[in-house]
Parts: sequence; structure tokens; C-alpha cells
Amino acid sequence: MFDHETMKLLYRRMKVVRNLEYALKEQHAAGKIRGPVHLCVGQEATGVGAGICLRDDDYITSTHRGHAHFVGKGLETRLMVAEMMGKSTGYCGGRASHMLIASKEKGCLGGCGIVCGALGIGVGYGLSFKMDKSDRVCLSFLGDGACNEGMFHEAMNMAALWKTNNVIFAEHNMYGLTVRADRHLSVENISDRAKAYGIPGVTIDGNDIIQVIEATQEAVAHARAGNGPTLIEAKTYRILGFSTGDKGGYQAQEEVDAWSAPQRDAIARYASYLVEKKICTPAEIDALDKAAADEVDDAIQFGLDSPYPDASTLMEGIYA
Ligand SMILES: Cc1ncc(C[n+]2csc(CCOP(=O)(O)OP(=O)(O)O)c2C)c(N)n1
Ligand SMILES: [Mg+2]
Repeated sequence: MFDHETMKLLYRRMKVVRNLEYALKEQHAAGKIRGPVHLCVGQEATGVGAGICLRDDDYITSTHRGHAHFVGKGLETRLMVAEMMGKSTGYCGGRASHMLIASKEKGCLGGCGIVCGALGIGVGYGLSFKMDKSDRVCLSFLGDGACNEGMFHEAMNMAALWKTNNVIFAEHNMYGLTVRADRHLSVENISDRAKAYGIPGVTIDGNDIIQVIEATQEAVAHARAGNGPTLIEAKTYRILGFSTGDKGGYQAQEEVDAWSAPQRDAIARYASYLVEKKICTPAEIDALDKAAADEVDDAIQFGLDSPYPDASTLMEGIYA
């Protein structure tokens, strides 16, 4: 699949995301990050696993829940955290907050506050790659709720019809805001909707990073070869609710507990895999845990220590 160093990097990245989410929750409670933050605890394997299958010159579009997508695409934790805190040292000079972080160098077009909006942008990029006769690919993440938007169906149709260089990656985390999927989706498997557009669709266990990688590699190869988009549906779970503003009470505790158990949790499962395959010793896993924790602590400190943008720069970067 990948060399051992890369396999270890994937573990470290997932662990960075997990630690980052809890650290951001704390910083939000302390008033250091404004606005609700959408955390992705439980969903680390999708963003991290898909991201490793892409090149720097491939693009991703994200959602409102994008921290694992950013880490997976290789963005630096320090610059992400500074951005989330609105600091001038962040990826977008403190203008993007936690949701819209973009980096042209790393091929991250950022998230989107309009549910499914970024898919339309992603298909536009996929079309431009196709028209340029390039083998570059744009992978767009979206949620299960987003798959009910008009934009989803329009984008699927257009991407399929024109065989654009896209991968459409649905993170089915069982909820759209407070509504459980069995009350908002007409199908059990979102991938079934691929048939309506004549493109490949696959459902995978989104908490198994190996399945995420295998499905994404296949879809990326398909798009690079000019064969058009694939719809990947990764079943996963949103452990911490919709956002830091969520009062909870609608996710059954037994459901949360079942998805948090080591046999279901993406990080615990991957740790067991690495040890079983003799890629890591248990001591090496501990060292990766420590490295990830240190990386996040350092990034939080960097964010806190960084200055806010100067008021004189207020009008910079404004498009009118
Ligand atoms: C077009 C649009 N409709 C509604 C909203 C409000 N809203 C924000 S996130 C969200 C739920 C999205 O659910 P899903 O796509 O499953 O993503 P998840 O939060 O589960 O990651 C809604 C309804 C919005 N931002 N944009
Ligand atoms: Mg959802």
C-alpha cells in the first residue's frame, strides 16, 4: 500500500486531528476561538486516508467540518490553528476562521458555509482539469445531509455527463444537524444514488482507514485516466455533536458508546493493525501519540502567541 513511514504518518495525522479537536473545544470555551466550531472526532480516517491518495497539485474542497481534510492534505497544524484563532500568522491572515482555510500550495480550496456548495466549485475545477487535458483531480468532501441538496444532484449529473476529473466523497456520519439519517435519507446507502447518474458508487467503512485508502486510490486512478467521477460513501460517526454550540440530547448514548468503542474507533483500529502487521511496536505507537500531542500543544501555543491582523489591513483581500 504505502511504505512504513507513510503508514506511521497516517497514524500520527489521525492522532493530531483527534487531539486538535479536543484542544479547539477547550480554546473555544476559553473564548480564544469565535463562532461555533464543527469538530470531527470519530471521523479522522476519512480526511486523513483520502488526503494521502492525492498529490499536492490535486485539489480538495471541504465542508464545515474540515479539520481532518486539512490535516490529510498536508496543511501545517500551526498555521491552521493560528487561522482558527483569527491571527495574522494563519493560512489566510486570520480571515478564514476554522471553516474556510485554504492553501493554494497544498491544493486545499477550503470549506464552505453553504451545505454542498463546495461540490459545485469542486466539479468546476474537475471540469477545468479535464479541459486542460490534465490528470489532476479534485476530491470534494460532503456530508450525508448535503447529499439531499439540489446541488448534489446537479453536480453529480454534470460531472458524470462530462466525465470530469472528480472524486465525490460523502462522509455519512449518521446525522444532518440534529436529524438522524433514517429520517432524512430516502436510501440506506448514498452510493446507490450513483446508479442514477451512471457512475461507479461504493460504500465503505469510513472508520477503517485501509478501506478509505483503497477506495480513494481506485476513484482517483479512474478520474486521472479521464473516466470521470466516482461516488464514495464512507460510513462513520460524529461523536461530539454538530458543533460547539450543540446542546445535544438527540444522539442516543448507546449509539455514541458503540461508535467510540475500540473495535469501532478508527484510531484504535489502525493502531492494532500497525502492530499486527509489525509496522509498529506498541512503544512506537506510544511515541507517535506523544509526537502528535506535542505537535498540537505547540500549535495552540503558536496560535495564542501570534498577533491579530493590524487594523490597517482590514480592506486587504476583499473582492468587490
Ligand atoms: C444550503 C444550506 N442549508 C442549510 C444550512 C444549515 N446547515 C449547516 S450544516 C447542516 C447539516 C449538514 O449535515 P451534513 O451534510 O450531514 O454534515 P455534518 O454536519 O453531519 O458533517 C445544515 C442543515 C446551510 N449552512 N446551508
Ligand atoms: Mg452528517
